[in-house]
Amino acid sequence: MIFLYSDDPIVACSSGSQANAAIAVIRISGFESLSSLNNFFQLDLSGPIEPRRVYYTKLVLQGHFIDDVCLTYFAGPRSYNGENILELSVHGNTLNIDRILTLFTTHAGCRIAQPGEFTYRALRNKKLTLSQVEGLDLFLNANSNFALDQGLSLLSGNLHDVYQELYDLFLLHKSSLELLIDFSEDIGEEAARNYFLESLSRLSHKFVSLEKRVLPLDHNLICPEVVISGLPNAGKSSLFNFLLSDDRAIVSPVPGTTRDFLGEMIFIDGIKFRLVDTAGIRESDDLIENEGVKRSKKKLTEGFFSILLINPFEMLPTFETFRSSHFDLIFFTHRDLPGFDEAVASVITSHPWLGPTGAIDLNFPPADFEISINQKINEKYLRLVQDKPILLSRHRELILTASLKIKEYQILAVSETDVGVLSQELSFLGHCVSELLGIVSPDQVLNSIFSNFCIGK
Ligand SMILES: Nc1nc2c(ncn2[C@@H]2O[C@H](COP(=O)(O)OP(=O)(O)OP(=O)(O)O)[C@@H](O)[C@H]2O)c(=O)[nH]1
Ligand SMILES: [Mg+2]
Repeated sequence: MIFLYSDDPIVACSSGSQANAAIAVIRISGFESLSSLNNFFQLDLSGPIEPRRVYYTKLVLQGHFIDDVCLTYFAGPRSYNGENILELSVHGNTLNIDRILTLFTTHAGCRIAQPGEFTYRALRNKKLTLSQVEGLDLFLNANSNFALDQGLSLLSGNLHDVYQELYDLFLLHKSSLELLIDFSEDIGEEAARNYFLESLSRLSHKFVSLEKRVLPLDHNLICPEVVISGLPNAGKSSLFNFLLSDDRAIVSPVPGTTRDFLGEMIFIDGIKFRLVDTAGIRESDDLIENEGVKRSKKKLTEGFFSILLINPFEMLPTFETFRSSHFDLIFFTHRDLPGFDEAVASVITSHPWLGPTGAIDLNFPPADFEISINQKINEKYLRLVQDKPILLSRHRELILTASLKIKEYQILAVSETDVGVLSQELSFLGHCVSELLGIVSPDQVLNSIFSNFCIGK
C-alpha cells in the first residue's frame, strides 16, 4: 500500500514545476505549529497570524535572502485536508522552486509529498469522500467541458448524494429482510413479505436509472482516442500528419514504416482528443514489428472513434483482422492512381462486410476533408455524452456488477424460501454499494485512484 507513510510534514510544488513561470505555489502540510517554521521568514510567525489572509514577506535561510513570497496560513482542521497548511506563492523559476523545496526538506523536517498525498490526507481526515477524490482526479485530468462538469459534480458531492440514496434504499431493504426473518410472526407473514418486495422494487428502480448512465460500450470518454487503422501503406501516417497539420509521423512508400503507435492531442471545438497512428497490420518475422502489430490490434478495441484506411492496390490476407471491429469512417486511399475504381470494386466484392466507404487522395486532400472528419468525431462525442454517462470506470464496473446481481437477486426473492440464501446474496450487493459510496475502499482501489494524481495535489 503506497500510502502507509508517516505523518511527517510534507512539501511540494502544487502548480507544476516543469517549466519556468511567473509564480509557483508551494504547499507545506502537517506541521505542528506555525512557530516551527518561524526561522524561515522575516515575518514573525509566532505573532498572531490570521488564517486565510495573505501576508507578503521574505523567505530567508540563516540570514540569507532567498525569495519574496506571499504566505497564506490555513489552520487545521479548517483546511483542505484538515491539517495545518502553509501556502507560499514564490517566483516560478524551476531552480528557485527546487531550492525552496530543498530548504524545507533539509532544514524544516519536511519531506517531498508523494503524488496525491495532500488529498489522501483529506480523505483520511474525512474532509473529502472517495467519490469527491475521484471527482477531483477527473476534474484535473478532464479533456472536455463535459468531463470537467462531471468532475466538479463529483467534487461537490452531487453523485455522492445519488449513491447515498442508493445506499439508504439498500439498508431499508436489508432491514425488511431482517424483519421477514425475525419478526414475521409479530407483524404477519404477508405484511412482512409485502414490505420486503416493495423495498426491493424501490431499490431496483434506483439501479435501473443508474444503469442507464453507464455506457454499454467500453469507450474511454475521459481521454477519448481517435484511432487510425489499416494495412501497411494504407496512408495512416499521411492522414495522421494531415489532421495534426504537422509532419509528426514518418511517411514513406516502404510498408511497415510505422513500428509502434503514436499519439498526439488534437482540439476539436474545445474538446481534447488523442489522435493515434498505428502500425500496419501484417504477418512478419520481425519481433519488434510483431509487437507493434499486437499494440495496433489493442488500439483497435480502445478507440472511441475508429477510422479504417484501405489502399485498394495493396491488400493482404491480414485485412480480415478488421472484420470484427466497428469503424466510424472507412476511406479508400490512393484515389488519384489509375485503375482505382476497379481496384475498389474488387475489394468491396471480396469483403462485403465493409459497409459504406469514402474515397480520398491523401497527397492532395480537399480543403473541407479535415472539417468533415472533425465534425464526425465531435458529433459522436456529443451524442455519447448527452445522456450524462458516468465516466469513471470504477463506478461503471461497480454499477454493472451490482445491477446484474440485483436482477439475479430479484428472481431469487420471489422463488427462494430459504432466507439465509437471500441474506448471503444481499450482502454481496451491499458490498458493491458500499464501494460505490467509498465506505469500503480496498487498498488496490485507493492505489489506483491516487496513482493518477500529480505531486502537490
Ligand atoms: N498517390 C497516393 N499516395 C499516397 C496516398 N496516401 C498515402 N500515399 C503514399 O503512400 C505511402 C505510404 O503512406 P503512409 O502514410 O506512410 O502509410 P502508412 O499506412 O502509415 O504505412 P505504414 O506505416 O507502413 O503502416 C507514402 O509514400 C504516401 O505518400 C494517396 O492517397 N495517393
Ligand atoms: Mg505509418
